[in-house]
Amino acid sequence: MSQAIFTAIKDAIIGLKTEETARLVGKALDDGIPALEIIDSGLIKGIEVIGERFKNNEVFLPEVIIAARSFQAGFTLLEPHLKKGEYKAKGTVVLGTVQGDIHDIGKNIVAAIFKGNGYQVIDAGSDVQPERFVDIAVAEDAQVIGMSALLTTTMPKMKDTIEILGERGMRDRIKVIVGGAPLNDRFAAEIGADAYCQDAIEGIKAVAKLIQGM
Ligand code: B1M
Repeated sequence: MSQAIFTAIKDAIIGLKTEETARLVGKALDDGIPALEIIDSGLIKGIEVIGERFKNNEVFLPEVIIAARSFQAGFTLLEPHLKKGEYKAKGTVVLGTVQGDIHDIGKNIVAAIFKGNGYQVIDAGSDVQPERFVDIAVAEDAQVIGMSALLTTTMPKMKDTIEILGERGMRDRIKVIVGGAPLNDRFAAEIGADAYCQDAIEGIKAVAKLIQGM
């Protein structure tokens, strides 16, 4: 039953139908489907197909932009429904997409889910310079910096941020989590991050554990 609406949402994104995406997401919510399931099984599946087609030169940038807009139209409706989950913990997390990178869909999902789980989220936005991550974290007395990167060319900015934390003597006091499609555990270990998170739920678990250990 739910599968049919997930497929319809996925197809609406692929078909670049922004209003239809929003309508279907609204219907899925009315049917009582949890927001996170609608994101994971509908919206993300659609944007993944667009990404694959973009890679294969089957669609071009304007189509990707409209698909991202459709994703956002659905996500806006879902955001207030991302309820508190199992992993409740208090803490402040600075979140952002690294310098040179404007992909913010994943980061916005992570921010919404962190908020829904009782964290104070300082959203630094996208294209965030390494120094800025550190400045905000210090000013806000945050326990965690969370960085997102979608481009292989911008991933090194994560290491720069960690180095600045070290230079300012803050590395022990501020934990670092990283995420984004091109990353993996090995990269996170190489740059000295405290955790790589494949998705927002892994992010919540990692932050809860890191804050507990402080
Ligand atoms: Co771009 N783009 N894009 N793009 N884009 C990718 C990333 C790409 C893989 C497409 C492809 O070739 N198949 C490719 C990167 C190739 C590479 O680096 N190896 C690419 C490219 C090349 C580009 C441009 C350079 C294109 C150009 O201009 N020629 C350009 C770069 C602009 C820039 O940033 N400077 C560009 C532009 C754009 C748009 C603006 C059109 C748009 C972004 C709109 C926006 O974000 N507001 C866009 C989009 C939409 C994509 C794809 C299609 C989708 C990305 C996405 O939102 N995924 C993408 C292809 C793909 O990834 N399959 C692609 C859905 C999102 C929910 O997933 O962000 O991975 P994701 O987040 C997940 C997890 O990774 C994780 O949790 C999230 C939820 O599960 N996660 C974290 C993410 N961050 C986390 C942080 C955490 C924890 C978990 O803790 C801190």
